[in-house]
Amino acid sequence: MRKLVSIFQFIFLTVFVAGSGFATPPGTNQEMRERLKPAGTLVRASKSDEQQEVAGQNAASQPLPKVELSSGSEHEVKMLNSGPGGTMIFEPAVIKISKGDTVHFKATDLAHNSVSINGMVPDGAETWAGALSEEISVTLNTEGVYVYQCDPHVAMAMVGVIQVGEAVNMSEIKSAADDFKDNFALNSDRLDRYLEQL
Ligand SMILES: [Cu+2]
Repeated sequence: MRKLVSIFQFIFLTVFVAGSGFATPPGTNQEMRERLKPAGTLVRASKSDEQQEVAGQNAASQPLPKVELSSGSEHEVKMLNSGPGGTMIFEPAVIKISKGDTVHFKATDLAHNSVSINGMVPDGAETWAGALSEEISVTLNTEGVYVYQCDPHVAMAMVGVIQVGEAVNMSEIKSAADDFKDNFALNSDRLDRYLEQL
């Protein structure tokens, strides 16, 4: 019996030692550490990055509040490098005004302009094209939705929306917006998000 146990012990030790020998990856521990290093350091995002991403997704999935009619007959839209809604942006990017009101585009930051987009204004409506870095004022007498852009930053979706009176041309604007989005390299959902607020 004692002999049997010692045989088992012998077999066990042989298998264990040999097995652990085979299980050791080739090379020194130092080499192994070197191989494992990239996996250990490359892909881990910090917790705050992950949380921000989740927060962003949540924000994107929630319906945005509707924009209220702006009071008064004169309204200001700033042209900004950076604002609460993002970079290269009109502020406010969505406004609702009354027929005959005037919008002043302010050159708060330089190298921006405001230009109405062909096919994205009501039928027969006024169009405008501001010069770079200059203020332009437009008086809008035709009811409907207007979409305008900043020429140098249209690829970053620097666009804005004005609703004058009722949104009588909303379905045309939405289908034109679907095509127009091809111009956006960044912020590709911005215009959709703006139109949702009307
Ligand atoms: Cu711009």
